[in-house]
Amino acid sequence: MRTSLLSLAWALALLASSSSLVSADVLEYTWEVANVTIQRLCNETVIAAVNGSLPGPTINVREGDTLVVHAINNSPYNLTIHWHGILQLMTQWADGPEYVTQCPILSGERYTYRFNVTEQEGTLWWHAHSSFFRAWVYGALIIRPRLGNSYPFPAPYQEVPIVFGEWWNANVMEVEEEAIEFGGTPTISDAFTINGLPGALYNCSQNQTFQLEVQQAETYLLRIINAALNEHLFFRIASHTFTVVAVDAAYTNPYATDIIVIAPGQTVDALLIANQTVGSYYMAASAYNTLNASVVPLADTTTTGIVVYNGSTSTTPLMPTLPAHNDTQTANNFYLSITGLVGGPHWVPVPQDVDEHMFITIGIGLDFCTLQNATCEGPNGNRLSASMNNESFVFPRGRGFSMLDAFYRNSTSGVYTRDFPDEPPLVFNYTDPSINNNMTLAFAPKSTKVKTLKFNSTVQVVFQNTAILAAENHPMHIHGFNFHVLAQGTGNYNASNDESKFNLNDPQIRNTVAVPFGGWSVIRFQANNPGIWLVHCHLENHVTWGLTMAFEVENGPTTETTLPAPPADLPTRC
Ligand SMILES: *[C@@H]1O[C@H](CO)[C@@H](O)[C@H](O)[C@H]1NC(C)=O
Ligand SMILES: *[C@@H]1O[C@H](CO)[C@@H](O)[C@H](O)[C@H]1NC(C)=O
Ligand SMILES: *[C@@H]1O[C@H](CO)[C@@H](O)[C@H](O)[C@H]1NC(C)=O
Ligand SMILES: *[C@@H]1O[C@H](CO)[C@@H](O)[C@H](O)[C@H]1NC(C)=O
Ligand SMILES: *[C@@H]1O[C@H](CO)[C@@H](O)[C@H](O)[C@H]1NC(C)=O
Ligand SMILES: *[C@@H]1O[C@H](CO)[C@@H](O)[C@H](O)[C@H]1NC(C)=O
Ligand SMILES: *[C@@H]1O[C@H](CO)[C@@H](O)[C@H](O)[C@H]1NC(C)=O
Ligand SMILES: *[C@@H]1O[C@H](CO)[C@@H](O)[C@H](O)[C@H]1NC(C)=O
Ligand SMILES: *[C@@H]1O[C@H](CO)[C@@H](O)[C@H](O)[C@H]1NC(C)=O
Ligand SMILES: *[C@@H]1O[C@H](CO)[C@@H](O)[C@H](O)[C@H]1NC(C)=O
Ligand SMILES: *[C@@H]1O[C@H](CO)[C@@H](O)[C@H](O)[C@H]1NC(C)=O
Ligand SMILES: *[C@@H]1O[C@H](CO)[C@@H](O)[C@H](O)[C@H]1NC(C)=O
Ligand SMILES: [Cu+2]
Repeated sequence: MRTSLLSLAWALALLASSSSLVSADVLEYTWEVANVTIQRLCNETVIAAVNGSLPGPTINVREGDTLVVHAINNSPYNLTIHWHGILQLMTQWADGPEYVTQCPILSGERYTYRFNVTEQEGTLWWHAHSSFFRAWVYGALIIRPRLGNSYPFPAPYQEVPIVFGEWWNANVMEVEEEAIEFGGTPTISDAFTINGLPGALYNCSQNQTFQLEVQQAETYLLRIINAALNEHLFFRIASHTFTVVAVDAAYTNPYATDIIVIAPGQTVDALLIANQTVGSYYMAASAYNTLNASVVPLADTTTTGIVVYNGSTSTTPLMPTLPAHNDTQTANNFYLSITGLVGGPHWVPVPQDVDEHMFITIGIGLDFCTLQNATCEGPNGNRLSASMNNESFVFPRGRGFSMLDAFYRNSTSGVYTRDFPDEPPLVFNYTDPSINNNMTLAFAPKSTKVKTLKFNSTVQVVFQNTAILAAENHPMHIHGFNFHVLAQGTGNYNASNDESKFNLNDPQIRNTVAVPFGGWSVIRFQANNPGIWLVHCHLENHVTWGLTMAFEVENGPTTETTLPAPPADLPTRC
């Protein structure tokens, strides 16, 4: 469908404005991050947020636009902002992870993020990339087609961001500090939220419910984002079904489903047709979490919003049934059912010749307790930790330079080393549940290691979950690149069996892959952007524990493929 109401609306808006038929705009915003007191559940809590709002501002751009965000840090915390899923082609200094592509913006300081949004459309988001700060500093980043282009599906009547968050009746920065101090799991959240609101199923929260008013027979494009810190989510709307049309700002073949499964870091664009009886219907989300709830406390709560049909007099919305918290089959089924839209806008074919093969184990582990006169809260009195290929990542704080700055100056000594292994140091039965308490496997050294890639090389990575301490579904996010998800499976990856399962034709394109509980995922991408690109689990507590590594992509042969000089206002205290 080439013409649409929406593109007609844009065309009219363009005629009405004085701008010429140039398809790119420069959008400029000033964001102040500062303390604000907000009412959630039964409490008033002081948080630090962008321009006083939770979630922060929704950014609306068209593909091709330039975004300029002046970030002013008037909060008491170190701040950086990451533009999750933005490719940052030759704007590496705007990516945001602290100590990786920049030093933190200190309290009282500012930094301007400046980049073009090109070669991608759909729903992305932005969030703080410093400790647990993203529980407060996050929002939607919506990329629509350029003027004159349309969606590869019928234009919706209306578009609605659905941003899931996680709320603590506490200072979330202190929640993290306490977990680090005692080496255990962070206190679980008090609520999940939809667009900042927990919904009616919590104490004192009846008037804190997101409401979506719909017109019967119309189609709505839900732009769903999981910005929760530590939990995957199941999402349903009573009596309604969805058609998924994009994930992670990459178009998919239409996929009809009555449930959305979404890991932290991921997005799903889904069409919702209001084709039920006029009435009101709950939308609801709860955790997908395979950990044993009798050992690790579970955030066992449900956030709700209400879909209200125009003309409805109903005061008792219908409630959908959500799966059990450990329903891995439902999660795997959703992820396996999505395929990329070959030939659609910004479709990228799978690169065929692989230059670099990596096999990376990911999982939880232990570190030695450093508390004086006390034992830590982790298993056997140890500190919880996490690693990739048995290396537990430490952000290079206090080393003078960010990793990208060290790369730019060719002066990496004391900041990072180039010996991240291509394979785990030890071959073992990665997913055998009986290794859960094997102390030989549990302890990984702390380090700041990168894997160096030639410019424009094609990289294939097998992410293999381990069952050390406990198997989990880890959502692995790569900065700076989209990748194809070639396959996923349960148990240990075995090339001779599993390569035949690769989808090299129409795989989904993502920036965050949910590596199955007790299983593996294979991804492939082309390293076409020089710089330092973080790879990490998007469960924020796992980042704290070290489930991170980075790629160092070498410069290419031309000025256009060489890391540019840093902007003059780049924060310099690392
Ligand atoms: C902001 O809130 C934090 C935490 O409640 C507090 O420590 C700090 O003093 C506050 N800062 C300002 C400027 O109010
Ligand atoms: C961003 O877009 C502007 C306007 O199209 C262009 O002049 C500029 O070179 C682009 N910047 C980068 C880094 O591609
Ligand atoms: C309000 O939040 C504080 C922590 O900030 C907590 O100690 C207290 O129990 C909360 N009160 C209620 C009613 O939830
Ligand atoms: C919700 O109700 C509480 C009292 O139950 C009140 O203090 C609060 O201001 C209300 N919030 C809104 C957003 O109306
Ligand atoms: C509503 O639309 C969905 C497609 O989104 C379709 O599967 C379903 O049959 C429709 N229901 C009715 C009552 O028309
Ligand atoms: C899911 O959890 C329930 C307890 O809540 C347990 O009885 C069941 O065995 C678990 N299922 C799986 C597949 O782990
Ligand atoms: C640990 O115990 C020793 C001896 O009882 C005491 O001197 C020291 O102050 C304690 N340290 C801490 C951090 O409590
Ligand atoms: C980077 O520095 C090393 C020595 O530290 C030197 O061998 C190498 O040639 C330098 N590379 C570049 C691109 O300047
Ligand atoms: C732990 O795993 C290693 C590697 O597979 C194995 O050699 C060792 O026997 C295991 N230890 C225990 C106690 O099971
Ligand atoms: C690995 O462990 C699983 C689960 O215990 C078992 O079924 C499988 O046979 C083991 N694989 C090997 C190669 O030992
Ligand atoms: C990267 O490689 C692809 C082929 O795999 C090629 O089409 C493209 O031009 C290369 N890009 C650069 C900047 O060299
Ligand atoms: C904030 O950043 C500065 C500079 O990198 C660092 O010294 C300080 O420890 C950081 N503060 C926190 C709470 O991480
Ligand atoms: Cu993880």
